[in-house]
Amino acid sequence: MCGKTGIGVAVAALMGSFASAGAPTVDGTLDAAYGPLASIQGNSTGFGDNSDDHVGYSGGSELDGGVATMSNGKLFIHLGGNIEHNYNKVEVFIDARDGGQNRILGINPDVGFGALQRMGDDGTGNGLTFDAGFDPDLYLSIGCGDNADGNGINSYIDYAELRTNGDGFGAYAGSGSSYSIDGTDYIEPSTGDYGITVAINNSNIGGVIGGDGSDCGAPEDVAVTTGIEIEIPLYLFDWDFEGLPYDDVKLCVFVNSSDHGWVSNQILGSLDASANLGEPRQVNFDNIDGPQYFALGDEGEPCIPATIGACCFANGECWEGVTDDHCDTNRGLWIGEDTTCVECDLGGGNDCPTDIDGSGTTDVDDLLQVIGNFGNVCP
Ligand SMILES: [Ca+2]
Ligand SMILES: [Ca+2]
Ligand SMILES: [Ca+2]
Ligand SMILES: [Ca+2]
Repeated sequence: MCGKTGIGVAVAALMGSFASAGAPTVDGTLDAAYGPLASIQGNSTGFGDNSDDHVGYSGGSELDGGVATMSNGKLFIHLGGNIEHNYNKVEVFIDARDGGQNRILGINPDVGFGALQRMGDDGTGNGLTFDAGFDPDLYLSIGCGDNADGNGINSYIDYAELRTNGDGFGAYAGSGSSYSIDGTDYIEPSTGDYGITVAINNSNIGGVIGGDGSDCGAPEDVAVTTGIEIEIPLYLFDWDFEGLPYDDVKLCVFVNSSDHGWVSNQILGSLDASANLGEPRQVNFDNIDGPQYFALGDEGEPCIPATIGACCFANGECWEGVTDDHCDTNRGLWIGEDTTCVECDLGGGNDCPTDIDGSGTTDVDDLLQVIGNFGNVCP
């Protein structure tokens, strides 16, 4: 590790042209220094829509938008959204140099409890495959769980090199925390041995909704400004001390289950109206429309929010803010755009239950119906 200091000088010189933009602050909140979003989510989340605005706790995971920039020899990444505090993972793959692994090999370092082994080739030639032209060189995994103090979460970061023929270096890269005490929020970015820093602000309750249809992570071009923010020293890519140009940096980011074994539908670049992808070794982004990666300097495509309304169920339950498709899948009755649960009317569940004949008033005709049926045993 001691030889890396020399490379830092070359990197610093290169990065001079970006210095005027300023460096983002790694606190989980989007900075102006990033510029416009490079990638915007276009798919509802199959990993739960968060409704808890706590800075640490989150009841779901989504990636509403992504953007990255370089400054002072570091790569900064902001991912708008939130990650459930159940150790589900945000998997970050970065292509920043020649070589790398277009398909995750079976001979990578064991980090994050077998992360790359779970996603990579199991010996049969499978393994998660990226779009053609995306050959990541570095992997980062981020998860979080309850901090046991009852006031927030601790985060855990792992990283690994993805050398062309495998067998790179990898290690646990530190821990941070996000919590709230007496109404004051605290976000402590991770610290570790490799200069990688991650901050999580899980307070987002906007962005995409739950489901597997089309949606928009930045409706009317307004980005979700809180989420996961990452700082990575560029020298971590330069394991042969070559003085790399870093002139074509691309990222693929997705949410995965806690054991790295079930890929969600939250990918940046986005899928289009897809369910969760599932088994990672079978995922091949090259067979899915559009690029499942984005580059520094890209500008995300504007997107259209899902049409949402109330979903009424025969048992009297109701969900608000869901799509027609999602309601239908769950055997509910979707009652139209921007409707709310008070509008559910499923016969027995109407808001005037004593108006038995539905005439609009409770009157003697209703009473006669009751008397006529007096003594009936209902199932
Ligand atoms: Ca920030
Ligand atoms: Ca590469
Ligand atoms: Ca959301
Ligand atoms: Ca693709």
